[in-house]
Amino acid sequence: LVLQQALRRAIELGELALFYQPKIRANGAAVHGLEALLRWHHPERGLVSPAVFVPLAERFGLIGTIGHWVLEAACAQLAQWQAQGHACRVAINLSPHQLRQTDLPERIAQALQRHGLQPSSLVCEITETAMMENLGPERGVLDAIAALGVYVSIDDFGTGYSSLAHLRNIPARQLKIDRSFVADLEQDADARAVLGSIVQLAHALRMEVVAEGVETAAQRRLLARMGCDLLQGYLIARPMPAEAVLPWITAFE
Ligand code: G
Ligand code: G
Ligand code: MN
Ligand code: NA
Repeated sequence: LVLQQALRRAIELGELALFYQPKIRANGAAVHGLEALLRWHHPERGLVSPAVFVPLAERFGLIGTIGHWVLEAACAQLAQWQAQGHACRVAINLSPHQLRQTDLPERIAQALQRHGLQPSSLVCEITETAMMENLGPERGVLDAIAALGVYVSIDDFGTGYSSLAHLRNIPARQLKIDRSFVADLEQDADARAVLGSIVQLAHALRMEVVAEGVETAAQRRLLARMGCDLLQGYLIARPMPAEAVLPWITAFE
């Protein structure tokens, strides 16, 4: 209950923040976009991970409010970076609960308009598992978000129980291969085989492929050779506060 009240007040008190982790082109040194990752600076507990408080927010019925805050903060930040001449894209993460909010597409459309953003400069990352629960209103929400021209991205791909055949029915333009495949890449020929097939299938379906969790230079080389379009992971950069992003881009490029 204490945590519930604290979470309720976190937005008003300015305790929520977005960190950003770059996605770079696999071939070359260009920054392609950034993933917004939510953080809660709790006054006593310190930095609380969204892996902990997003489930709580869902249980307490606060995920809607938090989701709106994330959308607004990410769009405002993206508009600022674009105004400073950086043609980047920003990705936000959406939980399965958020896909049940039928007003979400309208809210996204309004946020884009308010900040003068091209729909294709916003990416919505949704886990494979959440996408496959595509019964009822969720499916309509996903389609409506895609219809805005927003990039829909399948997060943590390979961890859910999706039939590959379903991929062609999902309105996604980007696929993020789960970091467990990336972690096993160097030692495990089977992981390489699976990853290679995912890349080919995604490309055949005109989807962009992101490898997440890239931690070593060997993984980076293998992933580039296997045709991944974008790379993300601690090797490239850890999630960082917004103010660190432009200096990082300048140093990187
Ligand atoms: O950044 P970190 O590894 O702590 O993220 C942990 C989990 O929280 C990840 O699964 C990530 O997708 C999720 N997450 C991060 N930011 C958000 C957000 O703004 N909204 C939702 N719903 N999930 C988020
Ligand atoms: O579920 P999602 O992919 O949105 O989760 C993103 C989370 O992955 C973030 O919390 C981020 O901190 C974490 N992350 C990002 N890069 C790496 C990495 O290279 N290795 C590991 N272990 N985690 C990472
Ligand atoms: Mn993600
Ligand atoms: Na992921």
